Amino acid sequence: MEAKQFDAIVVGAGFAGLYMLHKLRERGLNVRVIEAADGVGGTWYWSRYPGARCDSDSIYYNFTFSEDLYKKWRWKERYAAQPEILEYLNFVADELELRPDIQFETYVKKATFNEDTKLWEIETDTDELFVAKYFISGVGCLSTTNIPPFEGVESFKGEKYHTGRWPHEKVDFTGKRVVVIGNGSSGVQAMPLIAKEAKELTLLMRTPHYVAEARNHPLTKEQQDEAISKYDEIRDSFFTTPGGIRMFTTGKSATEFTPQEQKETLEYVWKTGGLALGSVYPDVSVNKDTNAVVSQFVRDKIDEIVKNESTAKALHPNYYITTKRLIIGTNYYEMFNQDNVNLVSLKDNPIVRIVENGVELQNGTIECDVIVFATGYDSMTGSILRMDIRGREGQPLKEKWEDGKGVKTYLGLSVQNFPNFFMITGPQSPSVLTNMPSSIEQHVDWIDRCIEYLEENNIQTIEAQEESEKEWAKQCDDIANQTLFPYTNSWYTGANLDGTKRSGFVIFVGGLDNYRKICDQVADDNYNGFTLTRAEVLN
Ligand code: NA7
Repeated sequence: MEAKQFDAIVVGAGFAGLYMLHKLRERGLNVRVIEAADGVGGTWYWSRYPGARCDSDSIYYNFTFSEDLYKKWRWKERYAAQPEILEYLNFVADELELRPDIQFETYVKKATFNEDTKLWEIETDTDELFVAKYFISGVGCLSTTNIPPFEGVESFKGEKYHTGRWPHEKVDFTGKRVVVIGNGSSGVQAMPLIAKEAKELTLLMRTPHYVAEARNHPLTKEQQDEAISKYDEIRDSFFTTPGGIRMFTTGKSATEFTPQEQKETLEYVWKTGGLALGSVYPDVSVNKDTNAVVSQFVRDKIDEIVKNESTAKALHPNYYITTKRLIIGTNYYEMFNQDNVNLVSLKDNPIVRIVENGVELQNGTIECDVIVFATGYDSMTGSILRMDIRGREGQPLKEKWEDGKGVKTYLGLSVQNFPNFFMITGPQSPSVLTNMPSSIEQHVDWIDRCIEYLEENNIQTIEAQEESEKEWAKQCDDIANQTLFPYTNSWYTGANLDGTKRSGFVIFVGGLDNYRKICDQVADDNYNGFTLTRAEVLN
């Protein structure tokens, strides 16, 4: 097999891969992006379920590295739906003429660091071999779907869908009995639309979640013009805010306000919609008293909206709000007032197995024609580990990160013994707690600057030091331990998948603004904490 030589191989053609390609190509590198799908888009290529929509305000959910590119695009709605985001990413690919350097319908099976040549050898399912100095993952945090290992899944005779791998053609639910498993963002967005068509919809719910109102609406021409005129402000928010997005805030703890003032503010936030319940009081994720105020406000709203008292009670979340991703939805709680919608709490009535005509629960079988798995993703590490990545001496990354030992990275960007391997929005970076394009731009810019340094100084390899990995993991844990996050099991702690042990915090929760400063300082200090080699070890 003849090897194809490149300077860099980037995996994935979503936001991350597209920008990485653009940057490195501008630097004069010969780059190839490898993408499993037959088009660009990443997550937004696959997640075509009804109601799929971004939960960042659309005017922030785009690249800002080019003012010209930013100003050429107008979003149609406050929260962009999947087809529009996919259209945007296709627009970017066309504007920047990226497609010639992307190889579609190709899946990276294995990547091995060759100790003799100091190059990565990348094998694909098309039986091709790519060789490159740099191997960069842009596979995203939420792309490998999780279907829990329910007994009997294969025996089901009806239709089955996972929200993250939805068919391209519309699924017709008219007259059908539908069971939905999972009520994270995907389930919450999809269900009200499915319930409009279906004869019957039953949600099998493991944990009730906090759902804020989206209040999505079309953007008027004036609002679009305003977004374009605010380019500098939006770009600035990528650099100076904890989430890479400007959010409504009082700037104070809820404890500094009277109950009446709290109520008025929270009512305002509920009416204006979006994720502001998570930003209105900056201490909501650290102060139990503030958290209790905001959590109780949502439980009261549920009681106000949902007519059946026991259903309302079953929908009450009982963990600290924001310690799992806050969900925004449209008509989610209202949907439970429809006669064709049922709620089953799996705590009282667990799933036994899936059978040919439905789902068998402890208290009986729910017959259905369709099962929708809205059961999320093997998040943060799943898509990276699905590629068989091997570093020095053939060590698999999976072995290094295996359950119980915990993820080990430096800055969420680099791994010891995996030289010249970089992760865009990898575990132990702020990633999913932020507006993703903000985090992606920050990581790509950092990696690009690092590669510039390596090339200019004739450096062969760079990789994390063991000590810096230990310190970084400790720093991620220490920051998380000052918050309410560790009180809740979630995919932030790698604890969502059945059988996965919880092993250290996989997200840097200290804010993108602070994280950026740390990363920049490391670069200013000539990559302190990394091992760099020419022929000899440099630091
Ligand atoms: P999430 O947020 O991971 O939600 C998955 C849902 O599936 C959640 O309600 C889970 O319950 C449920 N789930 C997972 N496994 C099971 C089993 N075994 N039995 C019953 N229910 C289960 O994924 P989404 O796709 O909704 O959203 C992902 C992100 O995409 C989101 O945060 C946005 O950033 C966009 P649990 O809560 O774990 O008890």
